[in-house]
Amino acid sequence: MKQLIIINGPNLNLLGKREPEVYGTQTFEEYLEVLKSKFHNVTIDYYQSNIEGELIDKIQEVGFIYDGIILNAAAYTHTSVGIGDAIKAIDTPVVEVHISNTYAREEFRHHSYLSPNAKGVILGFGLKSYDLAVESFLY
Ligand code: CA2
Repeated sequence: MKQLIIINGPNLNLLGKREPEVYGTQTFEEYLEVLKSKFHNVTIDYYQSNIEGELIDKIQEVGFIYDGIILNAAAYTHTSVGIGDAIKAIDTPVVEVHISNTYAREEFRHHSYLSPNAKGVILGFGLKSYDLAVESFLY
Protein backbone atom coordinates (compact mmCIF):
# COMPACT_ATOMS: atom_id res chain seq x y z
CA MET A 1 0.00 0.00 0.00
CA LYS A 2 1.36 3.43 -0.96
CA GLN A 3 2.08 5.75 1.92
CA LEU A 4 1.42 9.44 1.31
CA ILE A 5 1.41 12.43 3.63
CA ILE A 6 -0.30 15.77 3.27
CA ILE A 7 1.68 18.58 4.88
CA ASN A 8 -0.10 21.89 5.31
CA GLY A 9 1.54 25.16 6.29
CA PRO A 10 0.53 28.28 8.17
CA ASN A 11 -3.10 29.26 8.70
CA LEU A 12 -4.51 26.27 6.86
CA ASN A 13 -5.82 25.14 10.26
CA LEU A 14 -8.35 27.97 9.76
CA LEU A 15 -9.91 26.37 6.67
CA GLY A 16 -13.69 26.38 6.89
CA LYS A 17 -13.59 28.86 9.76
CA ARG A 18 -12.37 32.11 8.12
CA GLU A 19 -12.46 33.67 4.60
CA PRO A 20 -14.94 31.13 3.12
CA GLU A 21 -15.18 33.20 -0.09
CA VAL A 22 -11.54 32.33 -0.87
CA TYR A 23 -10.97 28.99 0.86
CA GLY A 24 -14.46 27.42 1.13
CA THR A 25 -16.55 26.28 4.09
CA GLN A 26 -15.15 22.80 4.78
CA THR A 27 -12.56 22.21 7.50
CA PHE A 28 -9.52 20.24 6.41
CA GLU A 29 -10.34 17.49 8.92
CA GLU A 30 -13.81 17.05 7.33
CA TYR A 31 -12.32 17.02 3.85
CA LEU A 32 -9.61 14.55 4.87
CA GLU A 33 -12.19 11.95 5.91
CA VAL A 34 -13.83 12.18 2.47
CA LEU A 35 -10.43 11.98 0.77
CA LYS A 36 -9.39 8.92 2.78
CA SER A 37 -12.63 7.09 1.96
CA LYS A 38 -12.20 7.91 -1.73
CA PHE A 39 -8.64 6.53 -1.79
CA HIS A 40 -9.00 3.61 0.63
CA ASN A 41 -6.18 1.73 -1.11
CA VAL A 42 -3.66 4.41 -0.05
CA THR A 43 -2.45 5.45 3.40
CA ILE A 44 -2.84 9.21 3.76
CA ASP A 45 -1.26 10.78 6.83
CA TYR A 46 -1.70 14.44 7.71
CA TYR A 47 0.45 17.08 9.39
CA GLN A 48 -0.12 20.81 9.81
CA SER A 49 2.11 23.43 11.35
CA ASN A 50 2.29 27.21 11.42
CA ILE A 51 6.04 27.04 12.04
CA GLU A 52 8.56 26.93 9.18
CA GLY A 53 11.17 24.84 11.04
CA GLU A 54 8.56 22.26 12.06
CA LEU A 55 7.53 21.87 8.43
CA ILE A 56 11.18 21.33 7.46
CA ASP A 57 11.61 18.79 10.29
CA LYS A 58 8.56 16.85 9.06
CA ILE A 59 9.74 16.93 5.42
CA GLN A 60 13.12 15.51 6.53
CA GLU A 61 11.45 12.91 8.80
CA VAL A 62 9.18 11.45 6.09
CA GLY A 63 11.33 12.29 3.08
CA PHE A 64 13.23 9.00 2.96
CA ILE A 65 10.35 6.71 3.98
CA TYR A 66 7.11 7.79 2.31
CA ASP A 67 6.12 7.28 -1.32
CA GLY A 68 4.91 10.84 -1.75
CA ILE A 69 4.48 14.19 -0.04
CA ILE A 70 1.61 16.52 -0.92
CA LEU A 71 2.73 19.91 0.29
CA ASN A 72 0.77 23.11 0.66
CA ALA A 73 3.31 25.34 2.36
CA ALA A 74 0.81 28.23 2.19
CA ALA A 75 2.54 31.63 2.56
CA TYR A 76 5.96 29.97 3.04
CA THR A 77 5.69 28.91 -0.62
CA HIS A 78 6.55 32.47 -1.56
CA THR A 79 9.24 33.13 1.05
CA SER A 80 11.00 29.96 2.17
CA VAL A 81 14.37 29.05 0.68
CA GLY A 82 14.64 26.56 3.58
CA ILE A 83 11.57 24.55 2.57
CA GLY A 84 12.73 24.63 -1.07
CA ASP A 85 16.12 23.27 0.03
CA ALA A 86 14.45 20.55 2.15
CA ILE A 87 12.46 19.32 -0.85
CA LYS A 88 15.67 19.17 -2.86
CA ALA A 89 17.50 17.26 -0.11
CA ILE A 90 15.06 14.34 0.26
CA ASP A 91 14.31 11.28 -1.88
CA THR A 92 10.50 11.29 -1.66
CA PRO A 93 8.83 13.17 -4.52
CA VAL A 94 6.83 16.26 -3.52
CA VAL A 95 3.73 17.52 -5.29
CA GLU A 96 3.11 21.18 -4.48
CA VAL A 97 -0.56 22.01 -4.02
CA HIS A 98 -2.56 25.22 -3.67
CA ILE A 99 -6.26 25.61 -3.08
CA SER A 100 -6.49 28.94 -4.90
CA ASN A 101 -5.10 29.92 -8.29
CA THR A 102 -2.12 31.85 -7.00
CA TYR A 103 -1.52 33.34 -10.49
CA ALA A 104 -4.93 35.03 -10.34
CA ARG A 105 -3.98 36.70 -7.05
CA GLU A 106 -1.38 39.25 -5.92
CA GLU A 107 1.96 39.39 -7.74
CA PHE A 108 3.91 38.12 -4.68
CA ARG A 109 1.99 34.83 -4.89
CA HIS A 110 3.21 34.21 -8.44
CA HIS A 111 6.63 33.04 -7.32
CA SER A 112 7.29 29.75 -5.54
CA TYR A 113 10.58 28.70 -3.93
CA LEU A 114 9.26 25.13 -3.96
CA SER A 115 8.23 24.54 -7.57
CA PRO A 116 11.74 24.10 -9.03
CA ASN A 117 12.29 21.12 -6.72
CA ALA A 118 8.76 19.69 -6.87
CA LYS A 119 7.69 16.76 -9.01
CA GLY A 120 4.70 18.82 -10.09
CA VAL A 121 2.35 21.60 -9.07
CA ILE A 122 -1.46 21.50 -8.82
CA LEU A 123 -3.34 24.69 -8.03
CA GLY A 124 -6.64 26.47 -8.32
CA PHE A 125 -9.09 23.58 -7.95
CA GLY A 126 -10.11 24.26 -4.37
CA LEU A 127 -9.68 21.30 -2.03
CA LYS A 128 -9.96 19.09 -5.12
CA SER A 129 -6.32 20.06 -5.77
CA TYR A 130 -5.42 17.54 -3.04
CA ASP A 131 -7.51 14.78 -4.73
CA LEU A 132 -5.63 15.42 -7.95
CA ALA A 133 -2.31 15.30 -6.11
CA VAL A 134 -3.16 11.90 -4.56
CA GLU A 135 -4.15 10.63 -8.01
CA SER A 136 -0.83 11.81 -9.43
CA PHE A 137 0.95 9.33 -7.16
CA LEU A 138 -1.19 6.36 -8.22
CA TYR A 139 -0.15 6.00 -11.85
O1 CA2 B 1 -4.15 28.70 -2.22
C1 CA2 B 1 -3.44 28.16 -1.37
O2 CA2 B 1 -3.56 26.99 -1.05
C2 CA2 B 1 -2.38 29.00 -0.64
O3 CA2 B 1 -1.26 28.15 -0.38
C3 CA2 B 1 -3.02 29.45 0.64
C4 CA2 B 1 -2.12 30.38 1.45
C5 CA2 B 1 -1.60 31.52 0.59
O4 CA2 B 1 -0.69 32.29 1.33
C6 CA2 B 1 -0.94 31.01 -0.68
O5 CA2 B 1 -0.56 32.13 -1.46
C7 CA2 B 1 -1.90 30.17 -1.47
C8 CA2 B 1 -2.87 30.96 2.63
C9 CA2 B 1 -3.47 29.94 3.54
C10 CA2 B 1 -4.33 30.64 4.53
O6 CA2 B 1 -5.43 29.82 4.82
C11 CA2 B 1 -6.51 30.38 5.40
C12 CA2 B 1 -7.63 29.59 5.50
C13 CA2 B 1 -8.77 30.11 6.05
C14 CA2 B 1 -8.78 31.40 6.52
C15 CA2 B 1 -7.67 32.18 6.42
C16 CA2 B 1 -6.52 31.67 5.86
